[in-house]
Amino acid sequence: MARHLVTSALPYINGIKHLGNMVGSMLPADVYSRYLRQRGHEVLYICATDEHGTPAELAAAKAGLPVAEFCAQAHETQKAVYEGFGLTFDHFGRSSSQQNAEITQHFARRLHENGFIEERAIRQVYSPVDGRFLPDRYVEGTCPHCGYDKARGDQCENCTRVLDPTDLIDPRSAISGSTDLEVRETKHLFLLQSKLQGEVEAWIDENSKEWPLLSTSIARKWLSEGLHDRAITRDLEWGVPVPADTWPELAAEGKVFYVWFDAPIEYIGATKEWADAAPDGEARDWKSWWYEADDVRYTQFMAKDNVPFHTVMFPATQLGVREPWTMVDFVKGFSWLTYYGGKFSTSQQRGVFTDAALEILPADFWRYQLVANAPESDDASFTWEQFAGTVNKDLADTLGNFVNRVLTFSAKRFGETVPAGGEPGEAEVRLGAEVARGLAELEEHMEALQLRKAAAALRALWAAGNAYLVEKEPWKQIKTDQDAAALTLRTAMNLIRLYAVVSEPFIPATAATLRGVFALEGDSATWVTPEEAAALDTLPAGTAFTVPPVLFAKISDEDLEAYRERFGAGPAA
Ligand code: B3M
Ligand code: ZN
Repeated sequence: MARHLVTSALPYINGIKHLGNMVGSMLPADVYSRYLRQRGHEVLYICATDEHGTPAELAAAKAGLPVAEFCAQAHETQKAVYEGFGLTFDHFGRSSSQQNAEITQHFARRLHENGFIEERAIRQVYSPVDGRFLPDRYVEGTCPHCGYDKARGDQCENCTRVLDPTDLIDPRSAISGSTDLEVRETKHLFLLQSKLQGEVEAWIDENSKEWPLLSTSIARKWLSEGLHDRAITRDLEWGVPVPADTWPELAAEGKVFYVWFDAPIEYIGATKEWADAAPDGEARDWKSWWYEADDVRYTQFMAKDNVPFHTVMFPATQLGVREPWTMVDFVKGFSWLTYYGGKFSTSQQRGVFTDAALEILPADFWRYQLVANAPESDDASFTWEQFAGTVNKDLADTLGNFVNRVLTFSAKRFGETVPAGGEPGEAEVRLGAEVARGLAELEEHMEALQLRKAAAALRALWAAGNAYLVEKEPWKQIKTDQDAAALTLRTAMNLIRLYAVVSEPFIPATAATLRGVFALEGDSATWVTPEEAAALDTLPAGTAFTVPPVLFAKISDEDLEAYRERFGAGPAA
C-alpha cells in the first residue's frame, strides 16, 4: 500500500469549462484516484479554482462584480458541476485562500534568501486611456511567432508559446480596446530561472523516465530553448501580495505575485485548506504529504499547454526553495479534444460545456465516452455521431442490455434470487480464464495510466459476458435443462457483480446501482484479483436481487438531431 497524491490542473475561475478541459485534467485524475482507492491505497486528490491574474479580473469586470465576490460565486458554480460529474476531490480549494498566500510568500522569501529572486526595473505596457499598466491578458495583439491575431499578452492560444505583452504586434488594450499604448518603467521581482537550468535538467533526466512522451517532449523542448528569468509580480488589484517584510517598496506599490507563480503552490495551499477544514476529531496532516514525504507518489494531470509550467517552471521554483517539498513523480499530459476537428470556443459558443452536458445526460455517459476517446497521444475529436455510437454500442448494448437481459430472464424463470444448480464446465473455465486475462490487462493499463486502453479492456470484459450468453443461450437451455440454464444465469450474475466493481472508476453511479442489485452485506467496491474474478463464484446461490431500471437509454436519431441543433455541429465557421 502506498500513499498517492493526485492533482489535476486548477481550472481558471473565469468561466464554466468545456468537455476538453474536463477530459484533460479532472476526469482522468478522478478515474485514477477512484481506482487507487479501490485497490486499498491511501489517496489524496486535490484540486482548486485558479483565481488570480488578469482572466479573473477581466471576467469580474464583465460580470459587473467586485473580483472577490465574482470568484466566490464562480467557485461554487464550478464546484457544483464537478460534483455532478462525480469527481471525488478530497478537497476542492481556492487559490485565493489565506493558506496559499502564506505558502506562496514563504516560497518567495526562501527563493530570495537563496539568491534566486532579484528586483529589476522593466519596461511595461501602460495605457493612458485606462490609467494603468496592462499586464498579461490585458493586452491583445498579433502573435510574433504564428501570426494569430487574437494572441493574449501571456500566451498565444494558437501556437501555445508563452509571450510577454511587449512581444505582441499591433497591441491593444483588452479593457478599452485602445491602441494608444506606451511603455513605462516599473520595478518587478524576477525569478532567476536561468540559474536553475542545470538542476532542472538533472531532475528531468532522473525523474521523467516513465512519463508519457507528450510530457517529456514538451519539457525537453522548453529546456533546450533555455530557461529565462521571468517576472513573477504584476500590477494588479487581486493576487497574493508581495510580502512587506522582504520587499517593503514593492509591497507599498501594491504589487502581487503573477498567477502562474502562486497557482501550482496552491496544490500545497489547498492541501492545507483540507487539513484546516478537518471535522472535529479527525486529524489531517497536510505536511506529511508535501514535506519530507518520501513515501508519497505524486501524479499530476493536465493538458499540454500546462505541461511546461509543471515540468520545468514549478520544479525550478521548488528546487530553488531548497527545502524538501514533494516533487511530481508522474506527469500525465493530454492533447486537445476538438469539436468536429475545430476548437471549443467560449466566445463563439462552439462545443459542449460541462454544465450543459449534465443538463442533457447523466455523468456516466460523459465519463465513459470521454475517457474511452481521451486525447492521450494525439488530439481527438468530439462529434455527436461518435458520442451516440459509443453510448449506444458500449453502454446501452454491451453493458446495459446484458445486465437487463440476464436479470429479467432469471427473475422470470427462477424468481428474484441467484439460481442454484449445475456444475461449472468447460465454457465457464474458459470464460474465467478470459476474464482473468482481461482484468489483468485493465490493471496494467490503469497502472500505466493508459486510459483509452484501460477503457478498451473494460469494454472487452463487458463483451465477454455477451459472448458467453450467446454461446450458452439460456433461453433455449431452459426448455430442456433447468440446471444448465441456472448455471449460465448464475455465472452471468457473477460477471455483473464483477462489473459493479471494475467499472467504478469510469461509471461510478452505474457501478453503485449494480452493486445495489444484489442483497450482499455493505457496498463493497473493493477491487478483486484476476484469480478471484476467474472463479466466477462470489455470488452464492440464493442471494436475493432486484432488476434495476434500464441503465443507459439509447440515444435516438431525434435526440442526436436535437443535440446537433442545440450545440451546433460540423466544422467551424
Ligand atoms: N489555471 C491554466 C488552465 O486552466 C491554469 C492551470 C493552473 S495549474 C497550477 O488551463
Ligand atoms: Zn502564436
